[in-house]
Amino acid sequence: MSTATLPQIVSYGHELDLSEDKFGQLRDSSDAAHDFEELRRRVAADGYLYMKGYLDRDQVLEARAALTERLAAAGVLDENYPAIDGIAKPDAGYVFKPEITNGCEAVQKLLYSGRLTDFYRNLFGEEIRHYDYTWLRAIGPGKGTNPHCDLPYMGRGTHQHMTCWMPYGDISYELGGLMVLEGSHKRMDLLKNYVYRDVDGFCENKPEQAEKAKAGGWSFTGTLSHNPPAVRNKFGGRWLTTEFQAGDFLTFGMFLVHASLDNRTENRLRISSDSRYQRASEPIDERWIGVNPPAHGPNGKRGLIC
Ligand SMILES: O=C(O)CCC(=O)C(=O)O
Ligand SMILES: [Fe+2]
Repeated sequence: MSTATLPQIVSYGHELDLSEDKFGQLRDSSDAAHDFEELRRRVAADGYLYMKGYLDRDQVLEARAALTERLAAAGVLDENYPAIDGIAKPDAGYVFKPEITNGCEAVQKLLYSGRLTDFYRNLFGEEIRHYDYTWLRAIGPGKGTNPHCDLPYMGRGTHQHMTCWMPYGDISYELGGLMVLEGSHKRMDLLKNYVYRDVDGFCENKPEQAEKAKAGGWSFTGTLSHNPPAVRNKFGGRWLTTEFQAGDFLTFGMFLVHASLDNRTENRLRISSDSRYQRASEPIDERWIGVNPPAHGPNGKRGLIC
């Protein structure tokens, strides 16, 4: 697609420069859907796979219906519209609702069985495990997510696991999907002092940090930057995104810098989840396992002398 036909694209309040060397489309890997050797080559080269239309659209929309019902029950939606439209109550803002995926059969089935887990089993080339925790995001009008890598949030086990970003519905540029920074996973020179820090680590011998941790707070938020264009200027490469459709997913490794576009609609929620998959034989990060995972709460903190 020529960037000349694109609307304004905004991330974390910053308009992106859409020139060809700074912005582009995600590479669609659905052409290699049955060639896992090729998909592995692409993960290594690109740091991500965008699998357009790989999942059953109706199944994804069924999961959307289950989620919007739960969002309605949680009082997040404007009751003047059908729940399935995902219209936010005025000033709903960003709603992070991992708990609504618990016991939500349509979502559990979509994310943790069938076509998607078969995909990861083939990609990793052996039996897999997934985190029990599902990051469910219903993002209201306003800012998206700032640039980061995932490792600081989930790096206590293997570092070879992958995120699956899943749109529950079609996501235009205006509604704001995920974007990844091309080639950033290869810039260890720029990442090495950032990416191995643990957001739940704290210095036990620094009272201020210890207090914060006890309350479940962070001394390091895991954010790489609040300025997507500036990150691009530093790392090089292009910000890559697309207009997602229900049935697509995007998967990437722990070292790829990513962020999301702002939701510039008047009142619609962008509904997506991120879930994680890894080889069953590798160590797993205990913060994300179990019926009630510790997550980033007080029990997830790890004190160090530093
Ligand atoms: O959906 C978003 O805004 C952020 C998602 C994300 O950071 C992830 O999938 O790892
Ligand atoms: Fe992320």
